[in-house]
Amino acid sequence: MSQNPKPKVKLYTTVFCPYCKAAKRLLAEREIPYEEIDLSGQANFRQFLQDLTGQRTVPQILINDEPIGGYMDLLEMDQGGELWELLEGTAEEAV
Ligand SMILES: N[C@@H](CCC(=O)N[C@@H](CS)C(=O)NCC(=O)O)C(=O)O
Repeated sequence: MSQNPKPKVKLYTTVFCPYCKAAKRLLAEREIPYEEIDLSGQANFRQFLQDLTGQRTVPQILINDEPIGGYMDLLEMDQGGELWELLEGTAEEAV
């Protein structure tokens, strides 16, 4: 019955990454909590991302462990309303 407090949105980032900053800004503006995993300085992080999401750029964004892509994908989902549908839908599924 208790709500799962774990953030649903996970962001893999690096420090010098304008798209990462843009993604974090969008999430903050929408007051969507997220967990950030900073891969700066990690050896082979692009291969890690490739294996996890199928893409090698940062940011890579996951919602309930499902990769949704990078910043432009997040923006598109935000503008199209799918982001909220996904967040609300997954919240109900998690019960
Ligand atoms: N379309 C991607 C672009 C992401 C992107 O170009 N990220 C840069 C860092 S800010 C990167 O990983 N570049 C390395 C590369 O393109 O191989 C998005 O919207 O997230």
